[in-house]
Amino acid sequence: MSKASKVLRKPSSFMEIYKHKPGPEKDRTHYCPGCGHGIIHKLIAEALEDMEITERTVMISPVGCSVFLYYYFNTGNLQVAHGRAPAVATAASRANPDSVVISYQGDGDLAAIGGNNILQAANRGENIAVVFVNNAIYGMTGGQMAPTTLPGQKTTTSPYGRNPANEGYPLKMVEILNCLDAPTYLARTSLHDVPNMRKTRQAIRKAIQNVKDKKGFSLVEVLSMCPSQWRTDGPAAQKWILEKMIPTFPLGVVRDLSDEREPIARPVPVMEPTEVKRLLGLISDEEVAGASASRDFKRREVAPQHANPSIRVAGFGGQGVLSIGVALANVGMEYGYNVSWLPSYGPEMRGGTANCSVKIQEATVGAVEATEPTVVIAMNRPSMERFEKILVPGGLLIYNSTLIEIEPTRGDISVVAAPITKLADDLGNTKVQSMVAVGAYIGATGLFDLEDVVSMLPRLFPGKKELLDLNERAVRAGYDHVVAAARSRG
Ligand SMILES: Cc1ncc(C[n+]2csc(CCOP(=O)(O)OP(=O)(O)O)c2C)c(N)n1
Repeated sequence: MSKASKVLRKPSSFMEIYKHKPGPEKDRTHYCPGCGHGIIHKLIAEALEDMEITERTVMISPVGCSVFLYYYFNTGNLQVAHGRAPAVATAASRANPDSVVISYQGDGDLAAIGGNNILQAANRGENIAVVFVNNAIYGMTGGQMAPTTLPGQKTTTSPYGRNPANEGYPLKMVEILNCLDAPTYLARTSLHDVPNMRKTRQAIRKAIQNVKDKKGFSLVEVLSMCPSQWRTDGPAAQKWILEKMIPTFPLGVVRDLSDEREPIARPVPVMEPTEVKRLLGLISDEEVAGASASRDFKRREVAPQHANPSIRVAGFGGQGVLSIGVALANVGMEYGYNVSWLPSYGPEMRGGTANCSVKIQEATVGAVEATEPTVVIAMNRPSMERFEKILVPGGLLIYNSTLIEIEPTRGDISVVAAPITKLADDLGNTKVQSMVAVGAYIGATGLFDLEDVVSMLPRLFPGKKELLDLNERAVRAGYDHVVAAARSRG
């Protein structure tokens, strides 16, 4: 292709349209003009596309200006509390060692509130790539002093300039981490001109390649512009990096042990939930024996629209919404599917709203949130109003007709109405409405065998015999209702 006809396009690792971004401007990022974050995003996205690892990448969005990273990357995404990105990245990487986990952090996030987090993750040699965006200031919150603010630099909290006698010296994170034995790759680069952007590109690629090859902890510190909080413009910001930042933060690869390191092979511990409960003394040995009466869970033939479901369960806190998800995910796991369960709590536990996402699929689960569910189980009216909208066309809506007196509005989905709360009340205990919902789901989809699900109840909810019996009757009631209703419709 000649240079003139070269088509510039977004890498596929970026969302084509930033559909999760609120407001009308879904074709542009939220960053200020001249900000370095956009350039760094681009370098990461291009690397993911070229290495063909978008599908198994998990981006960790921090707190800071890049808090909305998940608007942009077409990868798995986790948004985390301030400074906790390395801890969450550790969990994501350990839980799925084949994932490529990238912790993206600002200097406030990584070097201040999360200073110990990064030290410990680096010291454990976690198999993660950290992209550390050092703009010498807290960008998002209005330009306060960061651990990397330069001596003499004016910020809103150092209006006379940072005074080392009072506020200490800038933290040089790459050099600090270089004291540790475990890290594989440590580099500092800059965005102050194009040749250095290219070096940044190489360094980011190296760090990501290391994670792909399971070579352990790799970190790239990128000196990056923040014209808004430095109260300047883009070109002046780049000049400031060159003249002021680089003398304090020298550029270069400080450590590269990529070729020497063997791929990490950590055992992935697998422990049955029942075993955990037994160790903690929450259930007796007899209950364990009852719980582990094992069956042979054989996968069932299901209609294509019910295979690999991405499920959103929602309702009031106290309706057992999270338990519905736990039950479905656990049963799915028993059939050998890859599953995930992600709870989302409302402001209060009881009386507030709660929802969870469940994925049950052949392929490894990347993103755990069911943002475009194929199934919605709505236990109350606000949940139906909120989640009916996001069902995929052709999706399945199961709703609790006892509490939801309105009809669904979509014409392009299938709908199963079941009086879930009433069926539970008829059994004498509203609480078992969650198990009625589980029964309704398997009745509507046929994904699981009813007897398989029933056999798992002691393991899922170990406890008193009466409660177990009640749960079993509840699952059967939900199932029978939905199956009978389908039959009577013909
Ligand atoms: C626990 C907690 N403490 C404080 C804050 C406020 N806060 C939000 S962003 C931020 C600093 C962000 O600076 P940095 O990590 O350098 O990222 P930038 O915004 O410059 O990209 C702070 C202190 C918060 N959100 N949560």
